[in-house]
Amino acid sequence: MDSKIKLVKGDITKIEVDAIVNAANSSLLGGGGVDGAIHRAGGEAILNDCIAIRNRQGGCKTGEAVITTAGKLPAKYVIHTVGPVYSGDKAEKEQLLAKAYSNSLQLAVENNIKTIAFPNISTGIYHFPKPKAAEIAVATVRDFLDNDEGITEVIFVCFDDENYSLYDDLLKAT
Ligand code: AR6
Repeated sequence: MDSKIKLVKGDITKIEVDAIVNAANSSLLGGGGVDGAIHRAGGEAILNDCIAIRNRQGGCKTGEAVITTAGKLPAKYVIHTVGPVYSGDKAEKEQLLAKAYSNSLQLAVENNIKTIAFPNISTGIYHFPKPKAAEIAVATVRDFLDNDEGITEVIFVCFDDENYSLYDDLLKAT
């Protein structure tokens, strides 16, 4: 199913897809990194939706995902997921990172989303080792696409050269 997977280097806020994924935190109130970039570029409509979700269900747990408008972004929706902070039980953190990808994809399917772009969740402020995170991301997306008909395109958007080269190697090796 790698024909449905693409690799792009750059800024996820510029990508025209049905949904871009945000590497958020449990508060859903914004932060630095890609989260800050998405809220800055998308405007207050995204934060307003996040606040409504917070009021309804108290934020978003690690490994889970919620969906909002994309405000002024070229995408239609933002799927906010929360990756794990890389400390403590490593095996548990690996499972939670896989869940962040699979729950985002599941939420996309439930919202009839066909095209979706992911940043490299947890590999910035949350310090997940980039090689392991890339392996988990690629394996989880491949596995999901093998069992799903709805999603037509998954784009991995890498902001830094190290992540780009890791994904490039993994996607070449089938
Ligand atoms: N487009 C694509 N990728 C980006 C962009 C961008 N515009 N900006 C940064 N990245 P991080 P985390 C990459 O730290 O580790 C926030 O404060 C970056 O190079 O954004 O999951 C949240 O509120 C890195 O590879 O997310 C949370 O508190 C990747 O995005 C916390 O950070 C993820 O880095 C989440 O930490």
